[in-house]
Amino acid sequence: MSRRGRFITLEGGEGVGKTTNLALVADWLEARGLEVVRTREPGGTPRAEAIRALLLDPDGEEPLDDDAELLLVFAARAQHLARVIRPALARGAWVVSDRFTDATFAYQGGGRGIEASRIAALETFVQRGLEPDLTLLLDMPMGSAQQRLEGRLDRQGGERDRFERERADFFEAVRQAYLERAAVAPERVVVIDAAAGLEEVQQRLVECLEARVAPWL
Ligand code: T5A
Repeated sequence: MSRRGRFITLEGGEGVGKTTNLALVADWLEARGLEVVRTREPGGTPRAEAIRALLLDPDGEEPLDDDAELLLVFAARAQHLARVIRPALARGAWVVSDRFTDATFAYQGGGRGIEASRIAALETFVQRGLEPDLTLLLDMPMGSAQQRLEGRLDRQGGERDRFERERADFFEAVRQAYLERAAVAPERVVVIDAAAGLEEVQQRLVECLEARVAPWL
């Protein structure tokens, strides 16, 4: 019987490089002969992507209630877990996800101010004990991340989504909540300084994969 696969998440604020670096992590695993599922949250299945669209759609005449936002995040996660993450892990594949529940503690907890105990209750209900084996938290000061985001918007066009329109204090609270999550779970969460150039950040990620993941293979 094949062993259960492993679950790795990339986390961090807006524009810190999660999507760019997910490719590096997944390529590193594939180069070692593993089946890798690349996915993201909110989203990862057609229905969960539809919920993502609701979450990111800028507020018009009807602002999204904070509790409704929290429940939508977990509804998308339940679908993603049922359709993608659990089946992949069960067949021995590795799952690499651009964000997971640490983002909920950071954005809905730190950013919106929802009590951690309410988020933890939903986490228990939806995940039933399933947690990432490793989380790579890309951390950088908010101002620099905003500059990267601006650069990407200038190059690729597009509008700021509902979260990207938040104020600086929201993003600072998100960053602090992420760092607090990392501080209480150092065996799971590795903080990577993401402020350096891409080559240096990727060097740090590879060192981390060699130290933390290679022993599992
Ligand atoms: N959300 C999500 C919640 O509120 N609760 C939840 O539970 C979950 C799961 C999702 C939104 O949903 C919210 C949080 C989010 O607001 P998203 O698309 O996952 O949105 O999040 P974003 O952070 O908006 O994703 P981005 O694609 O904008 O940012 P990334 O992935 O962090 O950054 P990336 O890789 O696209 O890089 C941004 C730019 O910087 C460059 C890249 O080339 C790119 O142009 N770059 C670098 N430049 C210089 N040096 C480096 N080291 C660089 N690394 C990347």
